[in-house]
Amino acid sequence: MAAPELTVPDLEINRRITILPLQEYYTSGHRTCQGCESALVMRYMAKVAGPRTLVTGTTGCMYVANTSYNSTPWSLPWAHTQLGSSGSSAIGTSAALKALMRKGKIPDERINVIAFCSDGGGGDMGLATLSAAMQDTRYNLLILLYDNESYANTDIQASGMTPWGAVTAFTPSGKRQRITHHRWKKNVPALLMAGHPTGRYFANTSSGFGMDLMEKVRTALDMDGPTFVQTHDPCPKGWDYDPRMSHELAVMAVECGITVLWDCLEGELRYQGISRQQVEGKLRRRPVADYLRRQGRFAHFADEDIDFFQSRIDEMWEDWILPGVLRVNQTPFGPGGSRG
Ligand SMILES: Cc1ncc(C[n+]2csc(CCOP(=O)(O)OP(=O)(O)O)c2C)c(N)n1
Ligand code: SF4
Ligand SMILES: [Mg+2]
Repeated sequence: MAAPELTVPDLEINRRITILPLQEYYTSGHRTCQGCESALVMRYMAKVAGPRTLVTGTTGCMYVANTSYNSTPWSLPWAHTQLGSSGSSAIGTSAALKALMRKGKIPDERINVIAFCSDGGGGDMGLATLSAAMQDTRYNLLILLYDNESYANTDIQASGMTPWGAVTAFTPSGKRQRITHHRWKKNVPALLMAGHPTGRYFANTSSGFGMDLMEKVRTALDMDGPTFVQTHDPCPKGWDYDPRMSHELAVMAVECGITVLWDCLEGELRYQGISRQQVEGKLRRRPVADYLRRQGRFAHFADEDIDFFQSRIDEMWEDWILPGVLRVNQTPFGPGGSRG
């Protein structure tokens, strides 16, 4: 029997997404926790990428919980890749496609290459490979980093992107020391953007803002060259809250200014939605206590810890040259955030 013909989603969604295709390419068959926002991110990502897409994913929840024996939610070609190798797998996959097309072994057509990773595999262990991928303009690729703020799959160890003070398996709160996680969260999209003027597109988004997320994935896939999108994803198991709060927490993180909706398209920095209103002074940021007090990982916080957290977020908004994005006075793009 002939294989059913694949339908290509309406590429009109390229510019602004107004009509979304009904087809899903990440469906049932996974075993992520109830309320897992990273699974939702995979669904959004696959939906706007469409069927002409190859996906690779590093070890982590979105590998392990998605590939139980004999079942998978992916209806796109998908391959697991080693924990720190997101960037290299994206380069290799894109290079292989290019070679096959050049040799005439497959039709010369647009095929999306997406490599996903999380904060542990991408933001810590695989940072060098992300850097390599952002430097190489020969290949079209998207790295999507789903930030659930811990090494979740191996039972919630602290990563370089775990928020200050959070309880994890590596950073418990004890009688002698209330706070044992002293590192401030690493800003990976800004780090990559600042150091890689060769990158065509960088974006930060959130699982709570599906349209923003899908638009950013689509924008990235429409570019030639390397692109990077990061998502902020509440994880009920690691953050210790009732799964029905997932969406609310994702939105609240943006309302409090803890994570910021921004992108940088060929050197032009832009803010979106709530974050844009906050940057323009039209909307006040919500107190971070509202967000912190809803999560078990911050339940040990004293008032002074909340005040410290708030002061660091205020600093990021009030003192940084690009609010919530970059703190340095000199960016590779010159004053005001645009390439001089
Ligand atoms: C080189 C290597 N070291 C350690 C592991 C064990 N390991 C598997 S998944 C994982 C956690 C990955 O964390 P992250 O990248 O944040 O993904 P998440 O589990 O949060 O989805 C670890 C440490 C591994 N698979 N490979
Ligand atoms: S531990 Fe967190 S990221 Fe992993 S499947 Fe559960 S909710 Fe999702
Ligand atoms: Mg993680």
